[in-house]
Amino acid sequence: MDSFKKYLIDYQQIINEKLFTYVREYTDPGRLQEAMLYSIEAGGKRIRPVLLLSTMDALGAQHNRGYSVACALEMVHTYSLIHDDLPAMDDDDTRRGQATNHKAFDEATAILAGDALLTLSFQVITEDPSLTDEEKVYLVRELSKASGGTGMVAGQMEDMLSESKQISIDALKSIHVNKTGQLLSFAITAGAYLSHPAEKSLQELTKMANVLGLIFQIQDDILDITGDAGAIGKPVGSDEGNSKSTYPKILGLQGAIKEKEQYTDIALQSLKRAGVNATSLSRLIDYLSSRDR
Ligand code: GRG
Repeated sequence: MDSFKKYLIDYQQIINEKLFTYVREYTDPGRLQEAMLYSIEAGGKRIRPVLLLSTMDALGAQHNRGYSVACALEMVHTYSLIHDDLPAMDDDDTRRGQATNHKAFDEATAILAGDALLTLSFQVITEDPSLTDEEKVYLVRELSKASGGTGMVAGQMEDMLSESKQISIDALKSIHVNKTGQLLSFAITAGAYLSHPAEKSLQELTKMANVLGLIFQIQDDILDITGDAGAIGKPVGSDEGNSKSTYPKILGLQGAIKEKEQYTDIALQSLKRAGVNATSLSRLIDYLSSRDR
């Protein structure tokens, strides 16, 4: 097996084991816990936690001090997917290869499972004995900012308000930076914060972090057009019927590919300038840019 693939699988396994334990141990048994585990155990690429742990590796830190915050990040991401799939939002029937949470349970349970995952994310950081109080406050504050009304939730609102409207490329960029970019960016900045990098490395890693969401989202838009072998529940070959603006709709498919490649170059150049052990992070950036699901 390719060494990067093995690296990814090993890290996904570490994250999964810890995530499942957190949900089982910190939540009362019953329907709510079942609904949380249903979405958490459904898989997912675990890109955000792996990015966080890889940033710590790149900076030579012991990555076990990143486990709680890596799991917290995945909890916030999973909550956002559960809520995004609800009839009031995207109204999707499948997610991560199975029925969406509200289809498998019911809408009220899905809302509560999302709420409980969001709040559990803050609890697991604050209960981690390997973190100092100062680190806990910093991480909870930054995760809140990246997730809430200045981050992912703000991006989701902007996205909903832009539906069926013609928007500029700058407006689309702002949606993606908030909706998808801020959590990906948090993965890098949280991993760096716990690793105490040199100022120059931090600056370059931050620049890299700021374009990851755009790379990720443009590739998502491209996959909606070109089809992806791994997706379940996505119409292959077109994004017809979807009233949301996308990069290919505004720039054309070739224009979107070019834009994604430019951001990928920016990320890889910044990583190079950061002067860190960049092997795994650069493979992760390539993976984000060329993933097929
Ligand atoms: C409802 C509060 C709230 C926020 C929703 C991120 C988001 C905001 C909605 C997700 C909608 C969506 C499908 C966006 C496209 C980009 C994206 C985040 C895809 C899913 O992330 P992956 O590919 O998923 O990392 P897995 O399942 O691998 O974890």
